[in-house]
Amino acid sequence: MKIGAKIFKALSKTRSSISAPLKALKRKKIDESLLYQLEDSLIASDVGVNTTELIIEKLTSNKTDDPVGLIREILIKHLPYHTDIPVIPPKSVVFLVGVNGTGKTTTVAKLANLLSKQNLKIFLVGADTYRAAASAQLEEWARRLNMKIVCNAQSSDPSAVLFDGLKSAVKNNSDVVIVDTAGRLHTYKNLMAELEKMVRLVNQHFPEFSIVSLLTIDANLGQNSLIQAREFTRLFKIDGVILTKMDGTARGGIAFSLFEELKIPVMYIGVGEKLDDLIPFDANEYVKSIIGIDE
Ligand SMILES: Nc1nc2c(ncn2[C@@H]2O[C@H](COP(=O)(O)OP(=O)(O)O)[C@@H](O)[C@H]2O)c(=O)[nH]1
Ligand SMILES: [Mg+2]
Repeated sequence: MKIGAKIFKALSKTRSSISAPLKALKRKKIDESLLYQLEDSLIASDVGVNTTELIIEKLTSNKTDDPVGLIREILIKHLPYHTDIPVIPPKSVVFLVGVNGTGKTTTVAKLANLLSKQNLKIFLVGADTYRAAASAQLEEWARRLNMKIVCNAQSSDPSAVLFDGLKSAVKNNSDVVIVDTAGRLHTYKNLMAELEKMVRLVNQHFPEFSIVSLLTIDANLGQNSLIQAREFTRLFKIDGVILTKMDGTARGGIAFSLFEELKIPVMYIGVGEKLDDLIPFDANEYVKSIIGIDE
């Protein structure tokens, strides 16, 4: 399946929840009840309050014969990457961070698969030392991907595992090291301190690598996902978000809220549990999939 078709399919529920008012906009005069209906459905899809209000305001104050076109324009403007699709360059250490269950480990594997198709040599590090099953899960992915991995189920020190992993990755001439991390500690503060320690380790001992920190956010969690993102960005530098479980959610508009509120761009979206189910975020395809292409 083509990338555009995958996003379109994943966002079918989101699209269908806002398609009724959009269809009505094309057919009849814009009145107050129609604007209410549109506002409700945009908010329910997590498009975000500010973006939604702007759309309603523009539709109220502008005489336009193409209201859906106007909505598309506003939506596109409220997203990053109108033209540049994100890339992860060689000599990167990519940290996957996020709350347990949001899809970190699965996304490490999907990202490894995607980047290896761009001819990058990938090395995996399992630094989630807090859950016994975490290393086993990542080792299984590494086996299926036929990729090198360092993890240590016996160690309770993620930085020690990372150090070993980076030494092996350098020896192995790897381009990109992808690191799975823990999603929970006693407090967020402890978790962030530990992530910081790993970042320092890379900067001090492996300065030839640049750091990319990606936060996994479950697209189904609505406002809770914003709370999680806020907590992480408050204490740790996040370069981008990977929105997971976009397949089947009716709240697919969450990329707008994230960018609107926290200015962190969505870089990839997860559309399923298989290795091929991760796609680079493309603002045009995303908006097209939310408002439909049959104008
Ligand atoms: N449908 C769907 N499921 C996903 C996606 N990403 C992850 N999952 C599932 O979410 C669950 C938790 O994922 P996991 O990678 O273990 O999360 P972690 O605790 O953050 O490491 C697993 O059952 C995954 O298969 C996605 O994009 N779509
Ligand atoms: Mg995990």
